[in-house]
Amino acid sequence: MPKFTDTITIRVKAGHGGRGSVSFHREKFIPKGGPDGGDGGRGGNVYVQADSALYNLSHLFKDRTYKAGNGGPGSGNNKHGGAGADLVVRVPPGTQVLEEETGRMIADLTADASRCMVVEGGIGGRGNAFFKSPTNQTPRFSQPGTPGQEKRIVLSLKLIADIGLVGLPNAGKSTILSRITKARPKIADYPFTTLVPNLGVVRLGDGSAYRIADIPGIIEGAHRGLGLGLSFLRHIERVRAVLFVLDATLDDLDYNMELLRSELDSYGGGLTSKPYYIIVNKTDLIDKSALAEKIKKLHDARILTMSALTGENMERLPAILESLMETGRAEKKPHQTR
Ligand SMILES: Nc1nc2c(ncn2[C@@H]2O[C@H](COP(=O)(O)OP(=O)(O)OP(=O)(O)O)[C@@H](O)[C@H]2O)c(=O)[nH]1
Ligand SMILES: [Mg+2]
Repeated sequence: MPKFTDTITIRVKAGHGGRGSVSFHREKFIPKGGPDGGDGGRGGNVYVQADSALYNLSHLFKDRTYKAGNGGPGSGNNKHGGAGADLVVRVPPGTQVLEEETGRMIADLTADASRCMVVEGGIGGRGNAFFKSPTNQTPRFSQPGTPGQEKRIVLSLKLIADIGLVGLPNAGKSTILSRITKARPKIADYPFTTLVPNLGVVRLGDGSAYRIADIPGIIEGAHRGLGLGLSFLRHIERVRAVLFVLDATLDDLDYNMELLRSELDSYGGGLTSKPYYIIVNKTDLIDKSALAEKIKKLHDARILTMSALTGENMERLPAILESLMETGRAEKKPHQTR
């Protein structure tokens, strides 16, 4: 089973409706009772529901078919068949549900516990009691239930996070995430330590909480598939703000910044027009004057120099996150139309 799955196709099948019953009332001393065959029950529906306890779609990897229960048959004495059990496929918030055949989006389940019905159960057949009429007092037939719908659906996850960490491999993104949240991503001194996105929650003093996504490092040419490519950028498409992370020990911070921006641009999705801040990390490894020179070349006022290792300047991060969130919120307000 893969550790992190963000796209998967599954088959969903609703239950069929139960058959209606053909039955006649029988009782001692009542030799010719009327028809009393009950209706079949409805088939179960299949739903897809967001569950914040989940973080990706890998739990759906083993079973690719999800089937709801069939409706029970009707029976004598006008007893209706039981309804088939509904089935709920759980997915992390941020999962889009698409119909495979048409590509149509059925739902975008962003909120926890939001759900959509993907296939509807069949209708139960009528029992013979239903067909009794002045011209036919003893109908000897009933209806079968209708079949449940069936289709293939594509589940496509785009994580829900407020802030995305973007940087070259080894810049210290995962280290930063581990310092400010309870997330414990793998950290190591080689590139591409992070192979799948990590999520952490930052709790600020005022009681608010933000979700931060740490994604694999980006290298020059990522848009052409180099390194781990750009496909995981889908997980920061929905963030309100981007935190760029640069390694202070590298030459040409300005070039690296440009590189990151141009890769984000080739991905599209408006990632470079989101509010941002630049963290120049690992300042413990470089002397102050060299650092000042490098920073000057960035020509940007939105820079925090810090060390995730020693914690230097890290106390300024919460306020930066908060202001980023505020700008993100303001910019997200719908524009008024004239
Ligand atoms: N000296 C120093 N080392 C740091 C600092 N921050 C991170 N490191 C080290 O840099 C290396 C890379 O850190 P990671 O957090 O794994 O970097 P990353 O950006 O997540 O890397 P990828 O997942 O490969 O993209 C690790 O050995 C960290 O211990 C820092 O401020 N100072
Ligand atoms: Mg990492």
